Amino acid sequence: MIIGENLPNMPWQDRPEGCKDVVWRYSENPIIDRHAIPSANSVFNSAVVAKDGAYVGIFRSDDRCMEQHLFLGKSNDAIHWDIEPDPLPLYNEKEEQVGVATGYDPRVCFLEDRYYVTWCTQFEGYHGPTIGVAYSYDFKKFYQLQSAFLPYNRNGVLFPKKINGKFMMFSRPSDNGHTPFGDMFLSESPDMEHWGYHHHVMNPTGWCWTKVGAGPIPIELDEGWLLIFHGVGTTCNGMIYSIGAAILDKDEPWKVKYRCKPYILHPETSYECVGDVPNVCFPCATLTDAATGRIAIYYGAADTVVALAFTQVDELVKYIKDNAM
Ligand code: BMA
Repeated sequence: MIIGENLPNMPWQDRPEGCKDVVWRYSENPIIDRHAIPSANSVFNSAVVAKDGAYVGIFRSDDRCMEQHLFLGKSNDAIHWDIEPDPLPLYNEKEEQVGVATGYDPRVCFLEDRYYVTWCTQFEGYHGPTIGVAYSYDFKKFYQLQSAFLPYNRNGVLFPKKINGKFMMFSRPSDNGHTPFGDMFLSESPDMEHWGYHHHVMNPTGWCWTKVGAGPIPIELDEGWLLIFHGVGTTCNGMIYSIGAAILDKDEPWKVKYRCKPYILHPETSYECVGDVPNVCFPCATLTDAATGRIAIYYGAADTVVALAFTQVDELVKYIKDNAM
């Protein structure tokens, strides 16, 4: 059972007739075109959340100079999006604008009284990738905090509530390029600025033998945390990014209770296999409806467009358990 709000108007399609997969794609994929922003070369790996009966999102777009920025978007149905043409401005807590959100792979997490955005930024502008953190109460003004970790690090993903009185964030220490390794770690913080008590969560193995990192914000269940993640295997033709799932312990979420041995979604369609980076499904967000157990997964496809897939919590939990490593 999902512990969370009801979203009766979230996107949903029943599993297509004849489909036996635990996760199925939206029939109108991709939902966001690569040119959805005037300056865009591509719009992909992006995060959405529900707010006041509608939806807001933070979108990754690489422009035609191949610079990476984050953009604010709004939607009434979480499928059709109006995305701002200019990158998201960031402020410090003295209300001074400190720049625009530069970087990639945002996640958005509602936690206590505000929305946090975490993304992959450049440490002090040029020392390599690390986790940027900003918050907003209203999606009008975003206040940037200190970067969470030393470089090189990527895929900072928050838990939607404090656990044992601490903020919790996943990360995946990396290198400065297309990292050929990577384990998932979890760190604790009393104040969202000082991070420590690092725990190892998952190693790359099986279908994701190269690297593994957190995906969307974990979903709270009565029996633990449902974690949807990305994992990568390397072939003679390059890396393949697929989507996996696991259930983590509720109070000590660095402990993996069940890790699903097969992937739950793998690049197969033309928009996942053809684009700027072929063979990528990279999940950054979910929407859930606690009443029905519906889950919509937002993922970047081929580093080019945004796509949507669906699953149902009881079926996914059963699949993870039946196929646990
Ligand atoms: C990762 C990140 C992601 C991207 C993926 C595949 O290292 O850069 O944004 O989707 O590579 O290119």
